[in-house]
Amino acid sequence: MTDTITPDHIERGRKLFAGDWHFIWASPSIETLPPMGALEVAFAGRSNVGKSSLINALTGRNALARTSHTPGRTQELIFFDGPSDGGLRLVDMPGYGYAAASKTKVASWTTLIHSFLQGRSTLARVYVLIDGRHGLKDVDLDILKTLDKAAVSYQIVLTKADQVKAAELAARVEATKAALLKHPAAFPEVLTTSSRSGAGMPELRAAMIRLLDERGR
Ligand SMILES: Nc1nc2c(ncn2[C@@H]2O[C@H](COP(=O)(O)OP(=O)(O)OP(=O)(O)O)[C@@H](O)[C@H]2O)c(=O)[nH]1
Ligand SMILES: [Mg+2]
Repeated sequence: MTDTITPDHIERGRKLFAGDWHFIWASPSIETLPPMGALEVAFAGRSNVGKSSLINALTGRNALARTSHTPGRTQELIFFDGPSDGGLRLVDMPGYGYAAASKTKVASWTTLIHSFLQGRSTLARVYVLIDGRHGLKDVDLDILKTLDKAAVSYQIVLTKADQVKAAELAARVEATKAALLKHPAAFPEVLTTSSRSGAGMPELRAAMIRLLDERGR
């Protein structure tokens, strides 16, 4: 798998994400998903890692996805469609590993996350967000395992890069890459982003354009 991002990918990514992105559907359960349409890209990760903030930063919209200082903000699968000729849909997911939630809630979110990630044929890629200050944790490995088993391609994104010194972030990227060698469905490259500064957004948008190209959309 190559990871070549060209200036053309960057420019087309900029255009796609400058278009009209809008909420289309919220699903509290696997039985109530929207009809399949455009290729889907989902954002998964621990509670509070910055999934919803990343969707806002990508689309340049402050409040498209709801964010919060307190973990457990996103409790459903939330679908956003882009411009009609763009062929891409974004899926914001509830976070996992949120210790303060009730056991019943944790169980139902876990089921929802895992069943969506395993059984959606239009799901083209999952971005698994990892806090750039902390790196991969045990709770993340369950998700990676599910994705490996289901052969859903995924890429790791280290978030909150603005909170980490450059050298430390570079070391974390290398450590994460090394850990990914054991995971067959993982993209070998690791992205770093900051929703606060916008760092990494052009590259992440471009990666999605490359994905659309690969899938012939
Ligand atoms: N410094 C910094 N803070 C961030 C960044 N991205 C998100 N945050 C903060 O992290 C907190 C959680 O952000 P959310 O986007 O709501 O996180 P989430 O992963 O969607 O959380 P859940 O929906 O609860 O799973 C908020 O206080 C954000 O402002 C970032 O790039 N840099
Ligand atoms: Mg959220």
